[in-house]
Parts: sequence; C-alpha cells; structure tokens
Amino acid sequence: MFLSGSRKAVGVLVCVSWFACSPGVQVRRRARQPLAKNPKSGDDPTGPGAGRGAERYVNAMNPADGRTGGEWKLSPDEYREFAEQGYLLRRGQFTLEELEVLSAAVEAAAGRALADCERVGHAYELDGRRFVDLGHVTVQFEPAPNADAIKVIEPVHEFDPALERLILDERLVSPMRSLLGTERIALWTDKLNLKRPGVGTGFGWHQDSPYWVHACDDVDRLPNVMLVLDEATETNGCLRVIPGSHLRGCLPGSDDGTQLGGFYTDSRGFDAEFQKALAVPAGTLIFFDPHLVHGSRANESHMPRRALVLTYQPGGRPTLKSGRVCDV
Ligand SMILES: O=C(O)CCC(=O)C(=O)O
Repeated sequence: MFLSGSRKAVGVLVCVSWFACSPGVQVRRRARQPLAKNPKSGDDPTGPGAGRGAERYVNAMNPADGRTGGEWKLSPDEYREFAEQGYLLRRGQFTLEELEVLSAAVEAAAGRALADCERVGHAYELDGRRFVDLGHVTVQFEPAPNADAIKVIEPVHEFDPALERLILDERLVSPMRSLLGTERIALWTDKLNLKRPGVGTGFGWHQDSPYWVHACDDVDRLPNVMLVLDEATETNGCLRVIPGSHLRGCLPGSDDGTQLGGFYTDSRGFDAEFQKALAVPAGTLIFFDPHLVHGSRANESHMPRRALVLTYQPGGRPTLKSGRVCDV
C-alpha cells in the first residue's frame, strides 16, 4: 500500500509524464486517468471486493484461454493454499548473485530518487510525515528524526533497468498468470520498501484493496508479490499477515481522526492474535491477496530489511500511477 499525494483530492487528473519500460514491456499511453479519492475503506461494504473469498479463485484454475502458466505456475496445492490463507511463500527463488544485482539496483534507485526529490520534487506532509511527488512517482520518508531516510518509492522500476526487467521475470509472472486465470497480464504498481537498520518504521495493519478500490474496476484481481531482498526476521521487521482475513473483502478503516487513519484496518475487523510473522530467507517470494490484512514492525536490528512489492492485474489495463498500460 502506498498513498500518493494526488490521492488527497477527488478526481485529480494524472499527468502522464516520463516513463520508460524495457523492451518486452509493452507501454501504451492512456491520456488522462481520474485518480482515487480517499477510500475510507469499508465505506461501502457491498461495493467491489466486499465479502468475496476463495471462490473467486476457483475459476482461475482453468484459464479461459486454455494456456498454462509455464514452468513456474502454481501447483493445485499452492493455489488452494493461496485461496484459503490469502498468501503463499516460495523460498529460494532468487540466487545470492541475483539478489546482489537487485540490491545494487535498489540502492541506485534510492540515490536517484533522493537526488530528484531535492531537484524537482513537490513536497508535502501528512500526519507529520514527508512525502515528495516526482511526477507520478511518490517518495515517502521516515518520520523525524530520520526524515531524510526514504521509506517507500512507488513506482520504482523506472529508476533502474534491473528493476524494469524484474517486472517480466517468469518467477513472478507465471504464478500471477495462474492467480489471474489469464495469460495476458499487466503491471498494476510496484514499490520499494526500504527498512533501514534501526531507522525503518513499521507499516500499520492494513489491506491494499481500500487504497485501490476507487482507482480500479476490479480490485479483487490485484495480487501482490513481495521479493524479500534481505533475510527477514522478527527483529528487522518481517512482513506479518492475518491468514484468511482476505475472505471478508474490504474491511472498515479506523476512524482515529488522523489524515491517514482511514487507510488502516479497524482493529475490530480482524483478530491480531492470529497474526503470522513471515520470517523468511532472502530470495523468498511472498504472494498475497489485495484484501489480506498485513503489516510489519520497525527494524530494530543492525540489518537492512529491503523488499520489492509488485502488483499485477489482467492485461490491457492502465497502471495505477502513470496511467499507462504495461502488459507483460
Ligand atoms: O514492507 C512491509 O513490511 C510491509 C509492506 C506493505 O504492507 C505494503 O507494501 O503494502
């Protein structure tokens, strides 16, 4: 999840700006795209995404076009696990060498984003946190006293070719084809979550769907995949999930009077006692449903906890922030 500054306003139009995808990523311009209003999740319990559960995956087991998801597609057991629990782990998907390349890429991306923030960024604050918009890219910083440390960049792939290539990686894309039930899929959004040692703050319990429900006609079909770049432990702030919480669709947001409060899931809507801390080695892929309640704690260790999160959708549809179609 991530909040764009533009999302503060209803009906703000996205200006399509610089965007470069690697060869193979098909990009088509969509001129103007109305952006989301603040969803205040759960405003409409009968709206898109409400109360739909595992059954929405059943049909996707037999893609209408009859093609398979390739070597990396989900097995029926994995598929069932995702449908029931709302998430799925695949360990050992990336080698140490690949992780080194990607780690260098995310550091380069963070350096470029930081330089751009100082040069051309549009800065604003929400609940005392600094955000900077760079065209359609939003950079979120840690709160004081670490306000010069980047927390999230969305989208991030435009800052480095290795991150652009990752969008096309079969280890991410084939399972997504299985989940979406079609060979033709597109990127919805992608972000870099940097949780610097001793500095990185956590993410409150939330679902991603309330962020997206007003920006997309089919919020049920926006599965995420997190690529864990550094070993994730309980002390450096691994991802935490509430298994099965996705089955209830969009849950009400909390109403604590803060600007961002409505984006966090009301604690009465799920039972935090059932949380699972996903302590996993670097190179693990975590697939998770857009309705899954998830979050994480601060990084209290001396080790980084960086992760890339990519979200896909059925093909031919525009990405969340640039409004361009990025078919893979
Ligand atoms: O990186 C994390 O710990 C949490 C990520 C998350 O909640 C998100 O990106 O929606």
